[in-house]
Amino acid sequence: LAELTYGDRAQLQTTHPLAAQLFRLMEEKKTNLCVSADVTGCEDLLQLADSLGPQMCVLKTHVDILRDFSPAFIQPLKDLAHKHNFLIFEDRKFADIGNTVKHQYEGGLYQIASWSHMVNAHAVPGPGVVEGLSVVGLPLDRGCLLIAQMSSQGSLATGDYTQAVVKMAEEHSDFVFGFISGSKITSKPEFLHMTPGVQMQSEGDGLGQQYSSPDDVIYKKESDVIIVGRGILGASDRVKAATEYREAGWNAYVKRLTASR
Ligand code: UP6
Repeated sequence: LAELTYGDRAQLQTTHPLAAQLFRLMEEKKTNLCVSADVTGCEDLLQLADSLGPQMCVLKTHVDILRDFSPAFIQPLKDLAHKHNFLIFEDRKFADIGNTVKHQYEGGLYQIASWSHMVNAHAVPGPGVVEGLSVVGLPLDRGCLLIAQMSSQGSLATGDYTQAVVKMAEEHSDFVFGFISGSKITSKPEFLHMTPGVQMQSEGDGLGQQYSSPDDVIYKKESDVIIVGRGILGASDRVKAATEYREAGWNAYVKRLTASR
C-alpha cells in the first residue's frame, strides 16, 4: 500500500482543524522537525524560536523551567510562531483528574491554553484527563497528544498500556490527534506520531534518556515528527545543527514514501 504524504493526511483530517493545519504546514515547509527548546531563560527561548523558526514545524516548550517567566513573554513567542509558521507545543504532560487538569491548562501563572496550540497528557488517570483538557481546549481549536510510549529507560508505558492509549485517543479524536511514541502505533492516517529521544551523536545522557537517529525514527519506526533537544541545543552552531536534523528527518520521510511506491 502506497504511503500517504503529510499533505494527503491533511486532507483526510476533516474533524480536527489543528491537526490538518500541522500536516499541511509540514508538507509546505518540508519539515518534520520539532525543536525541544529546553532552555531556562525567556530571552534565550525567543532567540532560539527566531533563529530556528524556519527549520521547524513545531516548537516544544517546558515553560516551568524558565527562571524568569512572565506573562509578557507570551506575545513575542506567539508573534514568532506566526512569523515563521510553526506551532507551539507546551510539553506539560498533564496527569491528574479532569477537574484539576482543566485548571492547570487554563489558569495559574502560565495560562497554557491561551498560547499553546497543542499539549500532551498521560493516560494513567483514565479518559477524564482528556475530557477535562478538552473542556478548555476544544472551544479554542487546540489539540492534544497522548503519551503512549516514552524514550526513557525502563518506561512502564509499553504493551497493553500503549494499546489502551491508542483506544483512548480514538474515542476522543475531536481533541486528541496523535501520540508521543517511539514508533507508529496506529494505522489510522489521521493520527500523528511525534518521537522524542532523537540524536545523531549520542546514545544516552546518563539519566535514562535513550537516543535513536532521525532515519531510524522516521524510516524504520514510521513515526512522523522527530523531537530534538540537546542534539541541537548543545551544538556550537545551533542553526547548522537544526538544518542537519531537518534534512535528516525529511530525507527519511522521502525514503519511506519512495520505498512504498
Ligand atoms: N521527552 C522525552 N522523552 C519522552 C517524552 N518527552 O525525552 O518520552 C521530552 C523531554 C525533553 C525532550 O522532556 O524536553 O523530550 C528531549 O530532549 P533531548 O533531545 O535533549 O533529550
